[in-house]
Amino acid sequence: MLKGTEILLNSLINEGVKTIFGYPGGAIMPLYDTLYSYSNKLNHILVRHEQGAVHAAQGYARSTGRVGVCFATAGPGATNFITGITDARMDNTPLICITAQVNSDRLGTDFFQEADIIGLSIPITKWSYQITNADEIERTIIKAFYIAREGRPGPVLISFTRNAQLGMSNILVNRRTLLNQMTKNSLNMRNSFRGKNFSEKIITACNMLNNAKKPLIIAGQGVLLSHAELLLSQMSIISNIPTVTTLLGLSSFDSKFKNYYGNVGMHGHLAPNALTQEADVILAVGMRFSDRVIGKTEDYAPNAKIIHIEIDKAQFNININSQLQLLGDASEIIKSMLPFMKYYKRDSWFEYANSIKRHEEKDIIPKQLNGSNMQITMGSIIKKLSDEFNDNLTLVADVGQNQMFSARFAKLSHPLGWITSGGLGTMGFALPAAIGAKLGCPNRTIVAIMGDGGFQMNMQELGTIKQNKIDIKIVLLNNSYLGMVRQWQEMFFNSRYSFTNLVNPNFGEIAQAYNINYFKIKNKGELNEGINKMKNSKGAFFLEVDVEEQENVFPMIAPNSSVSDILESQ
Ligand SMILES: Cc1ncc(C[n+]2csc(CCOP(=O)(O)OP(=O)(O)O)c2C)c(N)n1
Ligand SMILES: [Mg+2]
Repeated sequence: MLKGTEILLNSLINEGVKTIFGYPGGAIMPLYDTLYSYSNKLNHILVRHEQGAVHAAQGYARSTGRVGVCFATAGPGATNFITGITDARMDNTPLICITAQVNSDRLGTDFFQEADIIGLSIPITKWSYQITNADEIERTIIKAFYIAREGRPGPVLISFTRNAQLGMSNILVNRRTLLNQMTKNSLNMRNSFRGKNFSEKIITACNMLNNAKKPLIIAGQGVLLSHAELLLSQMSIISNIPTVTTLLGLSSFDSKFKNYYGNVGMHGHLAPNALTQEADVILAVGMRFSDRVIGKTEDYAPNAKIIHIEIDKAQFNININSQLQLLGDASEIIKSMLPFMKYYKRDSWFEYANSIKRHEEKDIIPKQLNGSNMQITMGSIIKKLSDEFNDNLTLVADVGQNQMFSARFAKLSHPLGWITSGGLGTMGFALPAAIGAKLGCPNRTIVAIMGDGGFQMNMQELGTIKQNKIDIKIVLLNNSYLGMVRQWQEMFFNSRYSFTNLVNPNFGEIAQAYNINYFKIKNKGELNEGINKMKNSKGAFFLEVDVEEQENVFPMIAPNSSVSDILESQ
């Protein structure tokens, strides 16, 4: 006979869990009490806010390819998980979020710290389940991990009632049988969607690309999730097709390759967006045609037949209709396509792409690097970081202008180079996500880029950094504004800066309070000194950079405008 809390922790260990991010409280005390005896098997990181626990678990999951795990108590602990879980759902991050719950015989009585977390989490998880009996624990955890990882990954919430934590059970579950059964069901579903002629579809897709004069590959996060980076680069090189990435697909393709042209989307590069509008065939791999990518739906890729490789059949034909849908894992499908792909020169198509790239490099990039005065631009910092830290850099970007400039100026060639909150755009993501990424990849240089607004959304996690001696580099791009919102006010609301100016605290004193080394770059002359200090620092470092207050991110596809109408400047 084992206690429920022991069964739960043993089940986590059986799934390969090593690190848990969490925060205790009343209803979860039995689990934390058992955790006390598991300190040699499980590394628990005490965060400072439950939202931080979820984002840290996300950073961990995204930097390791494993399932992130986080704990919170009932009621407010559980509801503080909501934003992070939603973020993980949007950005396909496998998580097991375990929240405590009151005794099952008290459910529905408005018991102290009772919140209906199942009801709250159903729309934002792949699966939500309440364990009310110790007999259910092992089976539920096996299933939870399977669901979190399977197909399009995502978060699972387990509500763990107090009586199930304290209950006893000797039920043994045959993990292999359970997993085989679930895998069989998923494969049956996939195969029935694919139909009998799937191998013919693969050949049709290859013929479409081989016969195309102006083909384009758009790589999304699915490439990273299925570890298809190498296969994708083979596809691009063997068939000689220009390749671009989405915001979350960034780092799935080595930016040094000549076939790479940058990012599509609202603040993407010029060439990828122009190529989209000119292409005759698009191979979209593990991406979901988000509104930030497609702009005005009717005008998107007007000349292109679209081949969509996607693991989640629900993503087909939502925003954009594709001509051919290939359901499955990106690696598996690309691998089956490669033998049929042929090399074509396509000189004029590449020359078109290169001419636009040259135009951006000559007429837009230098301005964004040099700025208009002694103040530093966001682009110049990101470029410097990417030059200095090279392949070993993982940029964890927050949300706003800092994020868009990061995506524009980071030159990445390692698949672990980039983590950001894309679908939900959650300010405050970067600091805790960087903590998780560092624990997942201790040998990489983890740089958390954020704005003055976003930092203040989860700055309490400096406490987690201090307590656990986490060696991340924090780069705060301080423009004293909620910059991205200010930009939209300037462009679309007659410069009426309604509540976007920030009167900020002394960030240096905050860093000092947490014993974190700090340096402030006030102008261009101090850039090298600041970056060197950070590079040579042992342990966490906080680099504040006074950037131009009112710089805007361009190019920009204005909301609901055609991708063809991309604005190059104001
Ligand atoms: C939690 C949350 N609240 C509000 C927003 C809306 N929003 C998007 S960008 C932005 C401004 C971000 O300001 P800052 O963090 O200083 O970054 P900057 O754009 O100045 O680089 C805001 C408020 C959001 N994305 N997330
Ligand atoms: Mg700002």
